[in-house]
Amino acid sequence: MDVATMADWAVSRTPEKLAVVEGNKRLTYREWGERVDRLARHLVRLGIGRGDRVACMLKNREEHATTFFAVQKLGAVATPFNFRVKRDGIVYHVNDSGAKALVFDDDVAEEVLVVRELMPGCEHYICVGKGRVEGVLPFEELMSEEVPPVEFPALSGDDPSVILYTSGTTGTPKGVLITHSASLARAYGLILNHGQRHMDGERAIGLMPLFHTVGLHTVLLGTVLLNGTYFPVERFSPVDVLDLIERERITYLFGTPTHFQMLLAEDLSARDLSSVRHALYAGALMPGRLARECSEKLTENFTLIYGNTETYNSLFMRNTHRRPGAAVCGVLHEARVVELGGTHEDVVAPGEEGELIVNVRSPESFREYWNKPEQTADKVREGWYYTGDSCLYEVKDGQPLFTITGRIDDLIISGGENIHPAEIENLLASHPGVSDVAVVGAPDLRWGEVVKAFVVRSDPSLTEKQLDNFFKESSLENYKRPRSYEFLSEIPRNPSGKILRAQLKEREGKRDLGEKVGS
Ligand code: 01A
Ligand code: AMP
Ligand code: MG
Repeated sequence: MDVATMADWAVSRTPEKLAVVEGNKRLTYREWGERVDRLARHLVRLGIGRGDRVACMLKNREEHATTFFAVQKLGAVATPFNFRVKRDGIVYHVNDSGAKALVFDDDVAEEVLVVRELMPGCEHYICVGKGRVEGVLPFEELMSEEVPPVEFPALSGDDPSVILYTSGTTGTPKGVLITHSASLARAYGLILNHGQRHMDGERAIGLMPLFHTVGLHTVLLGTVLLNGTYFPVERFSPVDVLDLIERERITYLFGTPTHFQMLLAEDLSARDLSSVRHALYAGALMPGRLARECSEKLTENFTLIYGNTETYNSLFMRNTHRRPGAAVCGVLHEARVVELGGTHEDVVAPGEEGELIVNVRSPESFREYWNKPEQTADKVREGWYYTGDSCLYEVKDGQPLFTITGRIDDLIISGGENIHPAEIENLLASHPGVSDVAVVGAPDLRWGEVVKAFVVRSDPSLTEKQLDNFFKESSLENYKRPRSYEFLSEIPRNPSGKILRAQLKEREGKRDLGEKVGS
């Protein structure tokens, strides 16, 4: 089975049911299936074929969903990437994936076109939206042209479906290659853990970005699989989301702790949110207080989902507010907690913490990092994927329980996005007024963590404002920007020169705004 056939069959099951709703655009499965088919034929006419990569720099919108399924249909590999990247990031993702085409939103058209010369392998540029630019194909004009029927290839589950980018310890994003069968297993595996039903009239709000696995595999593919309706949200505004929930009687809400934090900060007293029967979170630790509040104000049926781009839904817990943070192993998974630096056999005793590792024989698992065999070998050892997450292992009434407690590496997770300190440090260290720098994640109520920079100045007149402007003008994305700076006379380092990040984090922890998980 492949993703395109799954979608075709969904169309044939409920042709007149709504598939995608975005503002006034309300497409039935039949209408939407026709758009997918038409775009796929156009892409074939442009010379895109099986195995070619099609990059997408798109927000959550109907065109993104349509492009994804069209690319699946012709056997090409969808390569969506973060729409918040700047010019260097565009060039990196397009060249690293070797994309033959790039589909992008008109608000980034200028950025894309400036760096076009640096992406010689990318032959086609397709722009969604109003912008009309020389040498660029406007998405809707393309869709309004007639195109003859073509024969699409018969795909197997082993064909690559999508490459998703994730940045880990190096800061350089790695492409995670996921096959068609793994894409499908991700959709139904999570549904089995969480407990949705087929043909239950699901109306799912698409808050989670389509360039990440949860937004793509669970919220979009899972909704199509269940013949539900997908409501893509281009820009997250809590008030607009609450309006949409009420207006469209949304039944399914998947967000990061940041989304829930922002939604619950609104006045909900006059809101009717009774249509929401499933709420789920993933991407970052959630304070117990917030989990309890979600279950009180949104729905009792509030589920913790833990996973990663590489292996997907390893842990989950329904009614998570009853025992915040604790989770059981996902249905298509085997998970272990092992000693730091140990092998898959060095399992910790109940009551101890270690690193969570996951068996990659899961049908949800990735195949490899795209063109990065050493990095694959580094993260997958003897059939186990090393998550980099620290985890408490317990056994209660004979039931193994896993509680994620943080990272074992220096990765910062802000609003569910990964940020590596080295990337920020390298940039700030290149400022002529900076002689040394260290970056950590500081606790933050809204974002979970935000970037905090400790700086030793060589120029004593250097200000926070100047550093902030320096960052804004750099090639790094704004969400990675330090939200605060502190000037020190020295960065604490061990004798071999390694930054003592724990010491800096501890300073920040004393100012902790949130509560520890589980409390
Ligand atoms: O100063 P300004 O104006 O530049 O500030 C802007 C943005 O830079 C800033 N911002 C952020 C972040 C962030 N993550 N951290 C820190 N700052 N995002 C944005 O906020 C200002 C307003 O910018 P915006 O573009 O209007 O921001 P929003 O649209 O409000 O974005 C906030 C969101 C929370 C919606 C956004 O960050 C987001 O979509 N996060 C979701 C990330 C996500 O989907 N994570 C899950 C990834 S899949 C991997 C995983 O964890 C997993 C889990 C389970 C995998 C598998 C499984 Cl089974
Ligand atoms: P990514 O690296 O983008 O694939 O994101 C996966 C990482 O997000 C995991 O390794 C965790 O660090 C974090 N994460 C995902 N879900 C959760 C969760 N429910 N609780 C805590 N951390 C999570
Ligand atoms: Mg993440």
